[in-house]
Amino acid sequence: MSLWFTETENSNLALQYNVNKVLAHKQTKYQELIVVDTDRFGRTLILDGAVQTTVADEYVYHEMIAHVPLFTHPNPEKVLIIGGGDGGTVRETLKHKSVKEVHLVEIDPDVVAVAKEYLPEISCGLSDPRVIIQHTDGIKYVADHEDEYDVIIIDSSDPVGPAVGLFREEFYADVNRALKDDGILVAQTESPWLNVDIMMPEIYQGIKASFPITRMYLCYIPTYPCGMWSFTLGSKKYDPLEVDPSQIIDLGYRYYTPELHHASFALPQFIKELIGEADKK
Ligand code: AG3
Repeated sequence: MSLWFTETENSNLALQYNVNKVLAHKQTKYQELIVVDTDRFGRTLILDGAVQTTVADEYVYHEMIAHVPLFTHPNPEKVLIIGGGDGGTVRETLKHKSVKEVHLVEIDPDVVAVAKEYLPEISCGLSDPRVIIQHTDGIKYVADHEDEYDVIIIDSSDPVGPAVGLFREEFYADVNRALKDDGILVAQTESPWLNVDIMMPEIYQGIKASFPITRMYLCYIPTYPCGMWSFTLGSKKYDPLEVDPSQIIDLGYRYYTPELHHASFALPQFIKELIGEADKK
């Protein structure tokens, strides 16, 4: 018998994975949570029908969402991660010696519990003494903090269901206030190929409204729809393009490199047009 998981993007497109075994399947307070073991990508976390991370390719996303901002900031000590209950972003963040505290605000405790049980290679940093986990609403949490963090990473799911408020301009303004004077925000900002018409320009411009330096960068993740994935970095002071590549020390990467730190900011023309940066070099 063969069992397939299908991630349906819209009425025209779906992505299918051959499943060996269903390891967990439950309706949490916030979403439908599934962990399956797939043939090609190993154990896979799925929330509300969307693949969040797989053991085989998680390093691409987690390295890029963490190291680009953490090397842009000269001395990141206090880091806030919103979402990211699987722990992959925490694991990469902890590789930076300067980091003294990581606050993980994941609304759904079941995501953390399931990641600890079934995805140990991703969740391994969650029990580090530098990490404080809170299960509360990231929007409220950010609104209640001021001038506190060096780097804030928004490691959310797609802008539907519980994550929708994490893509709004008002939220980015609150993130700006929660950051110190020289703080940096990074958010995962979806595929430049899917649902782009309103969403991507809105998200990018929403970040730009609060941060003097706003730059989008890309990576390639086989298990996210269409492969090409974007992040947007908003910074009060430091420009990621001014990072000296020789300062990027080897913390053990499989995707990120000093060259890629800069190269990932080179955007194709259609994306520049999409986000309203077409006349920028
Ligand atoms: N967060 C981004 C997942 C987006 C995937 N979208 C989709 N499959 N349609 C990943 C969280 C990993 N820590």
